[in-house]
Amino acid sequence: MGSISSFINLLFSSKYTVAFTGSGVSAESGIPTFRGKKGIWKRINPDTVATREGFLKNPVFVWKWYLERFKTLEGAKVNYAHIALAKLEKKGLLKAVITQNIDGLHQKAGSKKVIELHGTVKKVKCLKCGKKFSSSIVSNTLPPTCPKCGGLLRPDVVWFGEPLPEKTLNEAFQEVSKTDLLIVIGTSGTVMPAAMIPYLAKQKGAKIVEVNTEETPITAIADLFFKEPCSILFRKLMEEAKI
Ligand code: BV8
Repeated sequence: MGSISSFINLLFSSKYTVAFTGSGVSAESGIPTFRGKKGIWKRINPDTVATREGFLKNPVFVWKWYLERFKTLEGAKVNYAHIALAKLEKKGLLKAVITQNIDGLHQKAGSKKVIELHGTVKKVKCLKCGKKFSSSIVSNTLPPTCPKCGGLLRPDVVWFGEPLPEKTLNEAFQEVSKTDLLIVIGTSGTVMPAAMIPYLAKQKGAKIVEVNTEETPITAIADLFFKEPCSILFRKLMEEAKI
C-alpha cells in the first residue's frame, strides 16, 4: 500500500503528470463498471452490443441498450475523484486525463484536457456519410437515421474489433511520451490498445501510481498502489496536500 505523503512528493516533484482512467473512476457516480461482480458484461455479451457486427444484426436492440446507458450516464453526478483531477489540472499539477470512459464526467467536473480513447456518449455518427451529430437528435424512432443522407446513425464510440481513432491514439501516446508520473485510476487494464498506456509510461521511466479497489496486472508495475475507492483516496490526498 502506498503512503499519501509519498504520493504528494511525487505529485509536487513531477514535471508532467497525466491521469489514465477507466470505468472505476465513475463507479462512485453510480455508473456500473464493465467487469467484476456486478459488471455490465456479466449481464450482456459485448459481442451483441459492443461490436459493429452486433449493431448491424440488430440496430434497434443495440440502440435501446445504449439509450438506457445514456440515461444513466446523463443523470450521473461527478464524484470527488473527477473533481480532484480537475482541481489538480487547474493548479498546474496535472496536464491531461486520458480516459477509456464515454460518460463525459471528467469534462463535467471541469477537466479541460481530456482524451476520450473510446469515444463519447455526447455524439452519434452516420454509418453512410460519417457526419457526426449531438446525441440529442436521437428520438424514440429507432434506429435513428442521418438528417443529411438518411443513413443509419450509431453511437460515436469505439466498439470491439474497431480501431481507435488514429488522431486520438496519437494524442494519448504523445502525452505518455511526456509524462514522468502516470496516475492510473479505476481500470482493470484488460482492453487493448488502451491498456498498453501504463506499460509504455513505465518503459520510458515514468513513475506509476495506481488507485483501484482491487489489484490488477498494472499493480505489478506500480510504484505506489492505493487499494481503495478513488474518491476517498483523492479526498485524503487533497486534504493532506492542502489543495
Ligand atoms: C482494437 C465501448 C484493432 C464504449 C469499449 C491486443 C491488441 C489490440 C487489440 C486486442 C488485443 N487483444 C484483444 C484485442 C481486442 C480488444 C480487446 O482488448 N479485448 C479485450 C477484452 C481482451 N480490443 C479492441 O477491440 C479495440 N480495438 O484493438 O482494434 C484493430 C486495428 C486495426 C483495424 C481493426 C481493428 C477496441 C477496444 C474498445 C472497446 N470499447 N467500450 C462503451 O460503450 O463504453 S471497451 C470497455 O472496456 C469500456 O470502454 C471500458 O472503459 C473499457 C476498459 O474497461 P475498464 O474501464 O478498465 O473497466 P473494467 O470494468 O474492466 O474495470 C473497472 C476497474 O475499476 C476494476 O479494476 C475495478 O476494480 C475498479 N474500480 C471499481 N470501483 C472503483 C474502482 N477503482 C477505484 N475506485 C472505485 N470506486
